[in-house]
Amino acid sequence: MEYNHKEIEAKWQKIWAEEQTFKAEDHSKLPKYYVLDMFPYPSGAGLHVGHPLGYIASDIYARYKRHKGFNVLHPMGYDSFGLPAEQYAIQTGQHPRTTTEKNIARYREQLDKIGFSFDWSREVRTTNPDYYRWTQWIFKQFFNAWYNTSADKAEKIETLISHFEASGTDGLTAAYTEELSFTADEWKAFDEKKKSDVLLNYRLAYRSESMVNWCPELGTVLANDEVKDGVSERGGFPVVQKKMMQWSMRISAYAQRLLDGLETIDWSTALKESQRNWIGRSEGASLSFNINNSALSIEVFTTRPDTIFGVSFMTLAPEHEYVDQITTDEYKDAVAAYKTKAAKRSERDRMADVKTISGQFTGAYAEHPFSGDLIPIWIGDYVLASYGTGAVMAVPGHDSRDWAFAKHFDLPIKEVVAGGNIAEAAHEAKDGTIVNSDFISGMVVADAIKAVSDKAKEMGIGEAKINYRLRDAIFGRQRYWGEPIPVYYENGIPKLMDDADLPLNLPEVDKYLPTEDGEPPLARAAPSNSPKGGEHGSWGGETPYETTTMPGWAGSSWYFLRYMDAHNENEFVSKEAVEYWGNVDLYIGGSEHATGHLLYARFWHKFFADMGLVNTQEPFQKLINQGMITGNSAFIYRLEIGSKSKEIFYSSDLQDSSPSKLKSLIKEQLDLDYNQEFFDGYGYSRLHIDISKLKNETIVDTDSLKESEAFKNALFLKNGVGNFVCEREVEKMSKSKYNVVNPDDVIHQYGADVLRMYEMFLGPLEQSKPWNTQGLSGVNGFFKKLWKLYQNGVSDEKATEGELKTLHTCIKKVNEDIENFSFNTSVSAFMICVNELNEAKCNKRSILEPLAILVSPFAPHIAEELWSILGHEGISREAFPQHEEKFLVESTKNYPVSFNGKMRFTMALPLDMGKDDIEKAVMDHEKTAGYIEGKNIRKVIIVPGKIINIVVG
Ligand code: ANZ
Repeated sequence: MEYNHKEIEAKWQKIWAEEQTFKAEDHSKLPKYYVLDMFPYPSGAGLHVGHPLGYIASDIYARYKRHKGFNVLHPMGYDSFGLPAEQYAIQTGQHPRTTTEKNIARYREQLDKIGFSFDWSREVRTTNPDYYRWTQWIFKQFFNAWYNTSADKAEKIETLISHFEASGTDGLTAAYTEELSFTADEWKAFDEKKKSDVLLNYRLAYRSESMVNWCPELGTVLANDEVKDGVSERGGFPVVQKKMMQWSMRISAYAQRLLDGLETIDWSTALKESQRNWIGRSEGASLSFNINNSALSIEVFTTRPDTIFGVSFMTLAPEHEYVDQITTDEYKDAVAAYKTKAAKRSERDRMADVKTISGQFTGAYAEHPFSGDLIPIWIGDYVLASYGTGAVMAVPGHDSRDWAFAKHFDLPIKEVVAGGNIAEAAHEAKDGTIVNSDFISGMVVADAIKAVSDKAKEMGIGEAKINYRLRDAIFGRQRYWGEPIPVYYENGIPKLMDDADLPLNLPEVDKYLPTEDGEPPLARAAPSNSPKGGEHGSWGGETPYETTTMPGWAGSSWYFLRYMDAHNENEFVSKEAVEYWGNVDLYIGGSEHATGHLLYARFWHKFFADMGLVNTQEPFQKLINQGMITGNSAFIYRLEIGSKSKEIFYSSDLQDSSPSKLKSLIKEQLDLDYNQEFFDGYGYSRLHIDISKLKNETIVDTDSLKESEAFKNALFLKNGVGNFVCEREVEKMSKSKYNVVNPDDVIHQYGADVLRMYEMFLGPLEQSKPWNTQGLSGVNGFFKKLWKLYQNGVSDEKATEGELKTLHTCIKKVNEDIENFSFNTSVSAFMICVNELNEAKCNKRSILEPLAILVSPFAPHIAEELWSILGHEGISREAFPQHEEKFLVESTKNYPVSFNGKMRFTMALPLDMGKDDIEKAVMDHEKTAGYIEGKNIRKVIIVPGKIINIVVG
């Protein structure tokens, strides 16, 4: 019988769905194992072959763990709030929910065809009110909490209020936006609004006025990780800095714990490193400098307090709050002009561009805290407002940015650490001796750092300090398609909605755009839309709801907890479920989430732990980033010859032709005359074409290309042999690059098992690798051979030593490989095994049964079918085969027997047979007589386990 993948795969998928084969048990005596995939955003384009790579790997592992006797939780869902559906809604008027649901249906269909062992009964969608109700509830917990830095954990806001009532800010150890100071009596005297403002200064979800990344084109603020090189990650629109009132989450309070936690989890070094860099811990000191003739002082953060005597100027960020106050009249205009100029550049630009040096003197001076020298105060855009204190003590001798600034503006450069040549460049190394530095001269750097920090502390002008680059996360988005924030305002004071009134449903709006006054889209909701009758807020009116929505990362920061208890209507997740499932044992997903999702989810999880809601500190114990499957794009060239040109494309191998050659080819092939014009404006552009329009690797099917709208008027200039050739190039697989391979097509032709095996065969899981359709037929051939093994009746005869060795070699390899996530090498092991068994014409049950189980995590459909051919039912929980060492070592050796160095025949002898016995056995062999007849035996060379050679003459 032929292997009919269509029938067999559909059959098993149906059975799995009907029998809920992969449903995880909530109460089980079995050990638990939680395998999670990063849930997808269901985009309109559907899945391409790159998307399932990680899902296949995690599915293999999940299935393997079931075979190993674990109660496996392997769920799937959709991260379905997001910009694309909203932008589509703006263009078409179609409700984002409609688009989203359509896309989800398509995703589900595609996922089902690949035969994943998901427990769909636990599906979550972040856009479901049943789900976002709990995201809103979580927001409330953050709002009702503050961070106690001496306990090093979050606490309920009530304990903060008690502290204020008892002692004001005295003895308070808290994470805050701004340092505040008041007494208990003052606190008690504050009115409601003032109290609310004060508490917002400490809450973990808070509203404040701060600088944001504002993207005018998208009409929303963006988080730092959503901005790449000064433009929005989605859409590539410019992003500018703007001061706005908005909701944030105090992730900065967790900076150190987020760093420490990395030591306890099994993630790649690269991934941990990118989180470390993002958190950006720096050790140093804060020092304050009095401003001459002013009551103000400027605080700086420096990593090098040891260089304090090398300070020759100070630089403030142009946005620093003191700039206007300290600037002298003489410099007012110049400073104002410089500030305007600097505001046009994003922080990213300012950080990335170290070559452009600009700045402006303010006319003001600071006083050196130790020497009393006057130090000119400048502003410069290399100093970032949001880092440290937004001010630096500039030490041009030992900091390269300060050095470049000093050179540019001709400011003094002093040497205070020996060992460099400061005339040439800043000497930044920390290994010299301190010089020209009063009480620290002669010290090594480390000692000087401590001495200066201690002295500053003694003088009350500073102290040792640790600074983190990690900023609080902006939480409010001026968008429609997100979770409403469960807050309403009473006299401008933000208040939380009652739990009983959640979810606060997304209201209907007439358009998905900001209002004419620039308010977010939710401000369009009619008051009648108020879900709870307006008692606790309404859309518009006296007590209006918050109109910004939550960011994309809110729903994805806790979804893995919901899977543990997906239908709980009373809690976001029950204690019981959390106790049984703990955290995610294995998480697989893309590396693009290194500093976004993975940091936010860790932050939320630590907060949940502080609140006693979960019993682990880290959400994802082991994490693997799957590499990207790249596509093989096709490009063709278009001639650009001025406005009168036709749409002429030329075969890529004509790229080096001279204009006159092209001109004559155009005349010859297209019967068009281009004269002077052609030479005047000659150029070309390179365009993607759809890879489905190719006849083979490089030859384009121009007729089929012409059928598409973009090429309907195209004229094609062919090469010498009448072909039109394109160029191929490996790029990210993406719809916009027309290089997408759809898994549906592969499944249609070869089946899901072939797709799964092939994706694993492409190369190491974590590496990026190009898709190559040609390789599919090889894997397909493997399946044919595997199938064939089971088609000749099954025999209960004892397996031979050779067959056992083949099988157990494979078992050993596959077990090791799965444990090491080296799935590509397992595929090779299967191929070798199946080839050897086919050669041996093996049809022994004792071989074929374990083989079917071994294959089943990779190719579950065929495995189930083979299992039923063997007369069994349901393979997914069969014990996974374990190799036995004894079958790996052969007990006999097939010796080649040579005469005068020429191999004449072979004979099988026990491996442990000694030299003398071997010699005797060879001499007794019937064939030996023929070779030694009438000759003298001069020498018998025997190396046990290797050689038998008889020298005759
Ligand atoms: C004096 C000094 C002397 C510095 C020296 C360095 C070398 P990291 O490691 O990134 O934390 N700095 C402080 N705040 C800044 C801001 N808002 N924008 C730009 N630069 C800022 O670096 C901290 C160092 O970067 C600080 O130490 C400060 O320069 C500068 F030989 O102070 B240093």
